[in-house]
Amino acid sequence: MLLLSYLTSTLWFGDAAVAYQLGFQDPATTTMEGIYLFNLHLLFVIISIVIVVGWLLLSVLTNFTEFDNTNVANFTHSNAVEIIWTTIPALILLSLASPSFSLLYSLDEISNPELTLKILGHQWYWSYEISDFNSCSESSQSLKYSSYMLTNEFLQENNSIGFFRVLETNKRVVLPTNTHLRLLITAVDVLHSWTIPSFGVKVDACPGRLNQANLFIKRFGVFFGQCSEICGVNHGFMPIVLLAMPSVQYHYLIMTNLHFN
Ligand SMILES: [Cu+2]
Repeated sequence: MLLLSYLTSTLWFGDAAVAYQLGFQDPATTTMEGIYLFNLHLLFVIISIVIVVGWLLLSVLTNFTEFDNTNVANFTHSNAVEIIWTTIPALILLSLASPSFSLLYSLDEISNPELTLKILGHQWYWSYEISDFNSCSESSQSLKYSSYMLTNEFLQENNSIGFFRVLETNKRVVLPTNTHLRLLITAVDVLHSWTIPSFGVKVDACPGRLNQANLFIKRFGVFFGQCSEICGVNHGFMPIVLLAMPSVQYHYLIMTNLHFN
């Protein structure tokens, strides 16, 4: 039974926040995998430093009491010790800086996107625009829609069991997996921030400025995020829900124009 629950639990990914969660949500992009591994690397270094410094402090407290040391040392300076205690921290910092910079630069890598999603932050909802579809260019219109949070009352009235409180929206963003995507993010009124933890994407939406991010989703699923820039009274009530589906199904969806209803 335990084995069965373990096996089934591994089939599910954590793509929404869980109560009292301490760790990350499950990565769905290479970016987030990089962030996840870098976090583990940092944790290892931090815990090692805490153990070494803690041991040093304890040994100073226990070994160097005035009762045990009747002969006071008369040196005030040691070149060797000073060289060691400046170079070792510098080397540790370098070992942190190197993967951090390579990760940072890899986040900005843009590789010829096939689809562009424009994201607009409003007080207090998100709206989306896609202009790349054939049906868009034929009708010279772009696909535009706004996505509002589903209220608690709505979820209760419609018996929406299994829906997440303050995380669900009336319309979801639909994107294909295994496709290079470009996100263009801006705001209409105040600062917002478009965030999906499983993607490792958190981009500020600034009025009068267009921010760009790349996205390559590795697995299908429903991903949840929230605005991450304090933007006013309803800041906590403008969630982001994104449905990632295999690109073949996505193509079918677009071809049949289901998306335009
Ligand atoms: Cu906000």
